[in-house]
Amino acid sequence: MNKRIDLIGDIHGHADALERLLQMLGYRRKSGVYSHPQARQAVFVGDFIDRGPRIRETLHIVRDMCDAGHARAVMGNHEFNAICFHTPHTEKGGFFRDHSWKEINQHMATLEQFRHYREEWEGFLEWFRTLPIWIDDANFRVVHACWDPAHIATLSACFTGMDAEFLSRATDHQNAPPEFHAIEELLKGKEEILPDGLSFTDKDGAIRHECRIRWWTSPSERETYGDYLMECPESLRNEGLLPASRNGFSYADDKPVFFGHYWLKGSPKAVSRNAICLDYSVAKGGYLAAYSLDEARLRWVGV
Ligand SMILES: [Mn+2]
Repeated sequence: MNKRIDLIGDIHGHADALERLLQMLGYRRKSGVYSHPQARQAVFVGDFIDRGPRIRETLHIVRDMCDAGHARAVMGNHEFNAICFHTPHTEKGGFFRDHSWKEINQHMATLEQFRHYREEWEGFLEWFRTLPIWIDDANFRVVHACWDPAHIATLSACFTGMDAEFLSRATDHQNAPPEFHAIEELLKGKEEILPDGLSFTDKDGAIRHECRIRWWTSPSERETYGDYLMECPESLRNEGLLPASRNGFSYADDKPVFFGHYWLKGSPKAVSRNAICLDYSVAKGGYLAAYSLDEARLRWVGV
């Protein structure tokens, strides 16, 4: 039972911050691979690629650590999207992820930085396919965006790998089979439709009618819409009480769950007693954060 674990947030190509954080945690580079003199193990919550300036270096550091047994990693939505973007859809033609402006733009930094390293990229794509979607350890859990036991049960029963058959079901938003909902919510989080036709503009400038929920808070803490919704429109924030019918899913287990994905701002802190988000927006001028499990301690570095 190894509790000497350092959980590390979304890197998004910021290899400089990653190296500084690893060094702060006591990891040292030996023969090109980071390891810890006291045999600590790093656990990465996914989203290694896209947006940042040193995506190739990030992938080499993380993968080399994993291959040598000094780290483990789960898949982020950006890795899942990359698999889909680059895998031809054998039934429909095209790819499992559209190649329209929005999808290309989100993946642009990776495409550019690997432009002259095609084979290397293919190797990383193969590695992405082997990443687990979650880790359920004796002392902790890890998932990229949201731990929902029902979705984990669904995938435990049917998932055999990121093959064409699975990708076809997991990306089928029209028929929305259980695999689609499971991947959507485990890797991208849970959302609710805003009341009264309200909308907000997301970080990529898109107008959205669905809002991510703070699934890590307990239902009793959710008094207003602002307590419950991540990007709550100002007009709704303090308006009356959150209706009971809207007070949905909450993570209630004692085993701590670590996740990323939410682009939190400010100094990293535990968002609840049993759920810790490690994404503090390193790709938007924020911090790369780590939580040392045995010390119950958060540390972080800026870009
Ligand atoms: Mn993410």
